[in-house]
Amino acid sequence: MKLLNLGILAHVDAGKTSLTERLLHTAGVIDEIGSVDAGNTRTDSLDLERRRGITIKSAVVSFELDGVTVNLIDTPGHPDFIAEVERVLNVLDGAVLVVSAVEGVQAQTRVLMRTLRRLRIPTLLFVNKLDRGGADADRVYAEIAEKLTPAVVAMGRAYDQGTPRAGFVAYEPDDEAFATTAAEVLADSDDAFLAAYVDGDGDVLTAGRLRHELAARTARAGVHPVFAGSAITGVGIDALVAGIRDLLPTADGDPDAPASGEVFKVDRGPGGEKIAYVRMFDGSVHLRDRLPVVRPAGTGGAADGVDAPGSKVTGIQVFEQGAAPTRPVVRAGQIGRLTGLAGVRIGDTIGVPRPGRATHHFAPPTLETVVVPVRRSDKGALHLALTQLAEQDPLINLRQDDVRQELYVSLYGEVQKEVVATTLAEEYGIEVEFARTSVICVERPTGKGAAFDLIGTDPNPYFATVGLRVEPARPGSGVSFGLDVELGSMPPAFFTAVEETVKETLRQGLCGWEVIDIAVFMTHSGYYARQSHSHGTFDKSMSSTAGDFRYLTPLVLMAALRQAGTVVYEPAHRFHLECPADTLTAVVPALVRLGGVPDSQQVRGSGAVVEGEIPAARVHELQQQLPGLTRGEGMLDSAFERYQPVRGPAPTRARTDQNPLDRREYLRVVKR
Ligand SMILES: Nc1nc2c(ncn2[C@@H]2O[C@H](COP(=O)(O)OP(=O)(O)OP(=O)(O)O)[C@@H](O)[C@H]2O)c(=O)[nH]1
Ligand SMILES: [Mg+2]
Repeated sequence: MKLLNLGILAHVDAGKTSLTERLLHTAGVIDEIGSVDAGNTRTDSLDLERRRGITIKSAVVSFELDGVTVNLIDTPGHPDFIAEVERVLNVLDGAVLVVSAVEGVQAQTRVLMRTLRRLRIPTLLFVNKLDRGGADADRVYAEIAEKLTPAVVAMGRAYDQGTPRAGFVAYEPDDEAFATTAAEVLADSDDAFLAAYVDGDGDVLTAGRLRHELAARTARAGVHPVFAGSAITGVGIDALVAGIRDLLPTADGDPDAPASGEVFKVDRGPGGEKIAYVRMFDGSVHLRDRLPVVRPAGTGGAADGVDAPGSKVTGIQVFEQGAAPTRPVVRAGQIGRLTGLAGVRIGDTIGVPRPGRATHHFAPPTLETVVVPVRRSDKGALHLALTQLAEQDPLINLRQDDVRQELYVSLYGEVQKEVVATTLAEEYGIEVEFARTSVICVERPTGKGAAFDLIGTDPNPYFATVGLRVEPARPGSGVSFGLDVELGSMPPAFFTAVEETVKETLRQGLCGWEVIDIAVFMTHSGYYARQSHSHGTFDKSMSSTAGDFRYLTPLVLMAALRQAGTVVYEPAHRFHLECPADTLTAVVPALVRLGGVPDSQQVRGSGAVVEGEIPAARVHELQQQLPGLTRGEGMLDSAFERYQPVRGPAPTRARTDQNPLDRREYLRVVKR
């Protein structure tokens, strides 16, 4: 049985959940189509999703398509829930990116497409809502080619758009105009094809050859076929289904290899038991198997980068044919719901980790806030509840301020904040307030810096030599650690201690923000080998331990970082703002007052569109001012674009642990 794990992605409200429902109906899984507005779809199953009419968590449903099991993953489109999309991206064989025929390419559409292309995930586009007033597929095709990628091929033509009779006719493969356009797009990215095309090789334009070439290139994410239709009326769905079947590649795991899977969602069952959604890449997992759970390095938590003790699988359900029946085994390519993996978290791998797997595809949350229980007595319960929420969404990055004992979480925006508050109230009975919400900045090194501390040399109190050099690295590269010393110069455990401590320490740079895009090299190393007294026993007071390296590393690293210097960057959004043209004179100055930089302004009839960048910290304020500025007619849409240097004095963040320099004094007393 072939398998296709297919993600449905889009900007909020483009129609992902409605399309999912329509696909399930077309495949015969459901008799009646549920509606988002009535709150009865299969994938928006949470109470809160049904009440608000938006998707908050990704959800899996499956159907059969001519011998292929399609596991469809409906994702949320609101930028506050992008973490849900991030987890899913690693487990997809293909994707459908939905674009509204009315709104066209939106802020989140660009973010998603950029990422899908970077990850080379085979992606079809679907221009939805042809039946709605204002639909214009041709304008949207042009926008897609201009704003997303020119490597797109329109697969058909829309008619009677903007009316309930709107329809979509797929081009026949031998349609001459279609063949020519498709061949031109294909030739653009393939020299051999281009040569054949330019030489007038008649064979290039035959329906069979084009079809084959289109599928091959789509499978490599080099080209993206574009379909159109309506999730509500059902037009265009047959053509899209044929595209999913014929143009997207199925899963290609090795069933006989050692088990390897990834957890992309964690739920709790009715009895509070943890349920891990695992996509298997290779091999299989059987009931009662004991599996190593590996947490990717740098994602925090006790099992960071190391194997947690294997826990036993006590239940398996496998998605197939519209349901998730209990099965004794889950195999390569399939998605299973596994119980029994007690310590598991989203992003963990099961069995053998896949090499080169990236964990972060989008910008991290840009807001942090202190969560305070309304009833003081709920403090303990709140910590526990947030710990459970962090299992389902590690990016909320729960941490406690050592000094003030306050609980901090990281969030993407106001809607996520409301969802967290509602979840805490409804599921845990804890009323909370958010105090002091502020934007999360990052620091980047400005120059190079180096420092070292030698063993046995004052004032170094530790049995360790550590020398570190830091330098700026390519934007987006995060933190890298390399050795300028011989690997054999110390036991591996000491190098591991230094590397882990470097990564931990860089979570709080000179101004208290996480340091990114930095390369760290170890330039000096040294230790005291195990020494024994006459009895030959290990004496901690005379030998180096990993602890010596863990304590010394932050001191050396911070010294090197101070020499290098850092600049604080704040998150900036790209915005798209629509307003009545006559309100521009009020809107633009307000934007500028909030630190926004409009870079394009267009008046279309009585409406105007302004686009540009604005600090993430001010988006909420702009949103609040907008109705007053635009007689309630303004629409703002924004998504993270990049980090930009903070203008004016750099904001600092209070440390959530003790300053390493205090520790130095403390340990000097203890150790000597
Ligand atoms: N007329 C029309 N309305 C549609 C169509 N598809 C979706 N809608 C409506 O658009 C709204 C949003 O649809 P959803 O399916 O919830 O969109 P979504 O992309 O899943 O939204 P999020 O998951 O919250 O990002 C609902 O009111 C739908 O009824 C369509 O093809 N035609
Ligand atoms: Mg949805």
